[in-house]
Amino acid sequence: MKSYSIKNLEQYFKQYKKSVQNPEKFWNKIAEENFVWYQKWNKVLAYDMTEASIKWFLNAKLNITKNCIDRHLSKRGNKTAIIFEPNNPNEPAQHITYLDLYERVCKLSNVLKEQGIRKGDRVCIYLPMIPELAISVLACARIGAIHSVVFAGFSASALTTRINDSDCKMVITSDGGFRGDKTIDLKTIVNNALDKCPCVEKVLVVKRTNTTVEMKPGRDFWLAPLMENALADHVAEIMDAEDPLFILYTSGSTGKPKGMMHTTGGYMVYTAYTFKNIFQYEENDVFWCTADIGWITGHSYIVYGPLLNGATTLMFEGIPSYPDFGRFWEVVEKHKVNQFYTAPTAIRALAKENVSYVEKHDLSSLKLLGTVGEPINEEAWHWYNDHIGKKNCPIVDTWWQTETGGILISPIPFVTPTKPTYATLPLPGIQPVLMDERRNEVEGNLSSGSLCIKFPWPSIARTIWGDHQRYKETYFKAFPGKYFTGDGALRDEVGYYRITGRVDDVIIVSGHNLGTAPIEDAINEHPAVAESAIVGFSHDVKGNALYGFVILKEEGESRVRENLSKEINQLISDHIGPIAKLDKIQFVSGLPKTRSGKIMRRILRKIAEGDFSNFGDISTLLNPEVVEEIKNGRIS
Ligand code: 7RM
Repeated sequence: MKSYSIKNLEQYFKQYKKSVQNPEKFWNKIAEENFVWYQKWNKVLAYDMTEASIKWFLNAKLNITKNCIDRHLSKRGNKTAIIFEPNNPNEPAQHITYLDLYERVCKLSNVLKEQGIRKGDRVCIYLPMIPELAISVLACARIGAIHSVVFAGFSASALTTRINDSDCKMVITSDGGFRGDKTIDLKTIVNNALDKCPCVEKVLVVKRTNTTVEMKPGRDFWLAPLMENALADHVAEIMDAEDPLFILYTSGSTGKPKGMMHTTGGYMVYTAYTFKNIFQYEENDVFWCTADIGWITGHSYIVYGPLLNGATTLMFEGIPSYPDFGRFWEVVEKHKVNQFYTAPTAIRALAKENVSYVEKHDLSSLKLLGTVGEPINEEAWHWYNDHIGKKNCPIVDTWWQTETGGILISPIPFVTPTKPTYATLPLPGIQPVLMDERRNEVEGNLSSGSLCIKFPWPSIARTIWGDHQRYKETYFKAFPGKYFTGDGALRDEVGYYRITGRVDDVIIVSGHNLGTAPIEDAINEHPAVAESAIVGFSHDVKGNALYGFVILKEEGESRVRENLSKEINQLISDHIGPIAKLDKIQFVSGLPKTRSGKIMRRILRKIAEGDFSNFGDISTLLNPEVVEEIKNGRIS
């Protein structure tokens, strides 16, 4: 990013102002100076927010992999592009250089073409976090096929739904995957899924676990021999800036998953720009984002953002608790990680364990820390800051969504003073507004409302695959002319944003609007509490009353629960006020969470209401078994 790295607060405000006064000029310059295009655009932006029609860099031609790989070869051919850290710490790590990456992506591009994949075809990628996952994503992009990565923790039926929704012609998978001390039999899951997927013609299989698998003749092929025979050169397909780059499914609060479709040019410009500024990446840094590439965070900040900047990006196959709870910190030390980006749920899980797991390791390479995925509570923020950052690394609390393609609200480290639990300020080009129930914009600081974005940015999703009407209704209808995020936020006295959670997490108790996050923060301050979730349930007098689900730390178990309940309500009273006290408190061993760490509150709401009829789509749940336990322990 030539002239666009932000180095001080004054520069930030200057860039921000420019980006709002003349967005087209702002993005035109960034796009022009930092990428290779076969052909420039003849218009920067065309949009109609009521029709949910947004186009960036019209008629420009490019290939995103030329920008991720080819253009770095002369200067960075021998630089490591991807560090692969396996699940088993005794298996050697791999360092894949930009030149290696080029050759492997070209080979796979040629294989895909030989197997009949053409520009515009959809390819489903169902792989563990191994190098072939990143290589498959890039090979699809190189030949103009639209990748649809499905997280390899999804079940066969979830996979079937996603393959059929976007009519995928091919699946790329592996025999199995390693996860801690378990081996997951991915090929069997794919075989089961494909019983109901007539659209799939070919399956390419990576060998990872050496488990015996069933291969269907004529449909299934081992990848390695095909790669061996393929040419290590490939002329990248010429793509239009608005050609689809990928589809990524995100669970809706109701109904089937939404296939968010992202396009090529705008996504490239925005992910590259945000990666550079939010992680202040310098040439020899090692960047580690712990997400899975099956989520948007992995797409944008393991693969595309880092590679577009010629960075070294770390891919970790394992889990934070294997072989013990020090694994993350061991990997940081081993590879001298400079930027570390993870989710609050992981931080909370690790903070529960003995701090000696952290102290055993040298974390002095770390320059900054990031979080993403949900609001981070104060306690977790301080633990991260004190024990991982040693009070010496800014924490970037980055707010964004699958739909936004890249980070929209975040501090710029070393530039924006941070404030615990605040995502702080919008990135240049992002125009957030808070809306009240009457659909009016809430002006001024010290305010709260539904978070909308009132102007397009380059990486906004263009549609829901196959259902533009649903896209319009979900995001552009509630507040006409604006993109509605579904999140609530408040603005403090200096204009910093704090994301308080999904708007449906706001509960109105006796006419008071109560956000769940601050109540949960108060509860979590209790030394015996590990985690909590609050939902509302109907109440004759109050309209809604509060039901709390609380996970105790081990040492808390022996305490008298009645006393604990009192103490928890006292904390809430102290922090928020007696109005926010809980009517019911249920101690549970876990909370229903999606695989990316989000609490599925709609299930808790139903349980609190005593309505066990239909929990909807729970295919994204990591721990479905806990639902039964919570149901049985419900307080009536
Ligand atoms: C990147 C990602 C999106 C939803 C979003 C929020 C929540 C994400 C933060 C956050 C508070 C954050 N994409 N969310 N980041 N809430 N602070 N820094 O997570 O599509 O899977 O989820 O996640 O509710 O709308 S996502």
